Amino acid sequence: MSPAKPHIVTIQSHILQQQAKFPEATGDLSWILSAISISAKMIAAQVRRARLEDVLGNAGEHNVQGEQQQKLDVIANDILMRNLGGREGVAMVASEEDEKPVILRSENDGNAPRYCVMFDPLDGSSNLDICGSVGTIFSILRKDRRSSKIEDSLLQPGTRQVAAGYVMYGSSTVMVLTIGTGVDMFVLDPSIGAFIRVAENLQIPPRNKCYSLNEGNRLSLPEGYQRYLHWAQENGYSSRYVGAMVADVHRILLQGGVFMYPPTKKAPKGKLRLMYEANPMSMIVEQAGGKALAGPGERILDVPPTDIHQRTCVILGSRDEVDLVTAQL
Ligand code: AFP
Repeated sequence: MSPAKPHIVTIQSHILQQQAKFPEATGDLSWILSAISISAKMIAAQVRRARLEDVLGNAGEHNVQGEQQQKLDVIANDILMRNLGGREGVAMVASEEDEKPVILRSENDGNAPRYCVMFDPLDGSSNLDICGSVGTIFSILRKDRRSSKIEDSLLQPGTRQVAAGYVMYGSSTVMVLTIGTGVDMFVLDPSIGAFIRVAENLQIPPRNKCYSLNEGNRLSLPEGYQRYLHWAQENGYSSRYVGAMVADVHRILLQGGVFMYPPTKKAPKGKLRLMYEANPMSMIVEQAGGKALAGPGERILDVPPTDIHQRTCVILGSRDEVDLVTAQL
């Protein structure tokens, strides 16, 4: 007799299964995650049709980071804002693309909305013109009832995230999610329009001789990183770099290795954003048994945020590989 096939679990049923583990749960978080999964499907559809719809290229504006916005950055941002805006549980949303967070509901009574959602709507969007992988990254925080100013709720360290995830729009559309109980992976089946769970409790291999960073910056990196690269090349490492954090981290999550964005002369504090990129990715990596540091002994999830758009250095991935980098710093 052939072995029984595993049950089919959609992201909706997965979220309900997880919710059932917390009897005190109100369902608000589940509704927020469902808004994100709907947004992911809508963004995936736009990404797939981008050249046909003529929505590639610059929107003619710069975002708050001073970077050229692509038309699809603006479209993806709008999709997330509109889907999350309809969820009663969301107090506030903050996007990498917008200077200020948007306060949706600010009541402070017992039924007050309890969550803040931060996201990078289309990470790696400069890859769009060449049909490369891009992604959406999100982080969910509980609203901090102690703070008098609602905006302060966003400035909580990554350890306080209640959920984090990313969607990669690559050869297939993949969603990776953690609500603090491990990391699960879903693939969008376009023929039925549903995300299907394909892996549970992912674990990053502790070692893999692979590093991922923009090696064009090599001469502008601090000496320790240059020493590491020299050591890695003498020791048979491979180099892999897509230039979209979602795609580079996804490879490391599945195959192991280390992803880095060190300080450079141009970006002495690092280029990646703490709240929209580094914190959610670090939560996923740690939940999968890996490590995520801003520098030696400096856990990203413990970095106290002072500004929603602040930048950080990043070294994350397989435990042993991260240690091999910091040993050279
Ligand atoms: P874009 O969204 O502007 O393409 O930036 C992508 C990103 O924030 C991150 O996804 C990459 O890891 C990193 O920048 C790539 O930066 P470099 O082009 O400097 O290597």
